[in-house]
Amino acid sequence: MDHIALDEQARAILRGNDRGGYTVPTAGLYPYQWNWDSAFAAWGFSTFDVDRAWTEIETLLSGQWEDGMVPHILFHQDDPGYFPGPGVWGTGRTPATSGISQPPVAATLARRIYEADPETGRDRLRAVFPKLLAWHRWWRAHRCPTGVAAITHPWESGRDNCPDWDPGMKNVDGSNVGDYTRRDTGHVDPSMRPGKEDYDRYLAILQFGRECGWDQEVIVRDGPFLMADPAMTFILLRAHRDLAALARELGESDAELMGWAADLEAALPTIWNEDLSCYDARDLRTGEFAGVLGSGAFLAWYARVENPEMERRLIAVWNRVRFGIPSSDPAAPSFAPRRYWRGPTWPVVNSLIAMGFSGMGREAEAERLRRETVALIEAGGFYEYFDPMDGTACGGRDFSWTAAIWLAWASPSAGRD
Ligand code: 9WN
Repeated sequence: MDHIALDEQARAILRGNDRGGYTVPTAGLYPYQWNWDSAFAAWGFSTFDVDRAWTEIETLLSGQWEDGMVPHILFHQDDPGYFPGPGVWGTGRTPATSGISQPPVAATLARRIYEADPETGRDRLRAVFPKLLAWHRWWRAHRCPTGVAAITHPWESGRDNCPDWDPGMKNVDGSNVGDYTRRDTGHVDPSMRPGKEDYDRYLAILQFGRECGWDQEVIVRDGPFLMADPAMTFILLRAHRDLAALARELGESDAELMGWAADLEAALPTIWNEDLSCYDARDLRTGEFAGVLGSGAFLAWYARVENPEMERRLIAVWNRVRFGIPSSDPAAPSFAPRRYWRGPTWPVVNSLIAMGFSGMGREAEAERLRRETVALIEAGGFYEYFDPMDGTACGGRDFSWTAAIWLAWASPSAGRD
């Protein structure tokens, strides 16, 4: 199929997954509004319907809590096809939401959407700016206990079962969570999903949050899981700077945001694993490093962090696969090329990594990553993720964020900068 036909198909996927003001990641498997998925969907919509793009962000922010958190799922309409649903989270909100957050790519993508069409975006930006700022303040207050960004649940990272979380997960007791029925394994091949032991532990962490009434202070202080995440740190660092740029555009002060960005950057040495020579996830309860190089570390350039060791590691890891950046190092024993975040390549993550390369003048790497992502989508379709070794399409089909990054970045017709 030529790229014009693929552009049309991508637009049809976004329109088809539109539930009226918000987009589901894919029909069936993910029937609600997810946080970072929606930011990407907005970026995709912005290539053909800017008004709809801003609406996506506004709807996402309609789920914001009083403390500033923007939850990782907004359950606009109950759907028995997903577990754990609103009743399991028990946050007691309207709209019903989960009790954790997800990577804050919204400010960065809102900046892209705004800069492509400032005239349409100015009033919309002015209205969402204070909400984005409140969310960023929440990250600073509730998710940066040691300086870098941390997650309280693997789902918060958006990279659910990557080996990065193994040290923290092994200390979570999942033996008392009671009976439950998963729905994900009814939609896609179970061998491509997280395992039962993972789900038991995901639920144990969730139940802790629910039992303390989602008190974020208690969760960070006493919860069963707390790990520093390089990806979240780089994403937040860039997001603070992008939101600062938007603040300047609106004539607001950028000082607070730039201060938070500087503090994050200053704390980066705490997630540098000397033995592995790379940024690495770290269990904040025990100090233990994950000891495995994940795709999150390759977001360093996205945050304008240059490091010769990371460069060396990037080339080695990338050359071990045929397509895209793998979510985890193929040389590690934990690598599994089709099991969700334990090895596959994700077009959506590739788009962020490439944005980092471009921003640092590394056009050759940005172009290689784009071409490899195009090859996957052309051959396999708009799937959730792909086997980085043989290019097999995996997970959910007609996926919103794959369609979105196609339109905004990968397609030969996309306006890149
Ligand atoms: C849990 C929607 C989401 C993505 C995540 C991805 C997956 C959910 C799940 O799907 O997570 O949040 O049930 O597996 O890991 O990144 O936002 O596409």
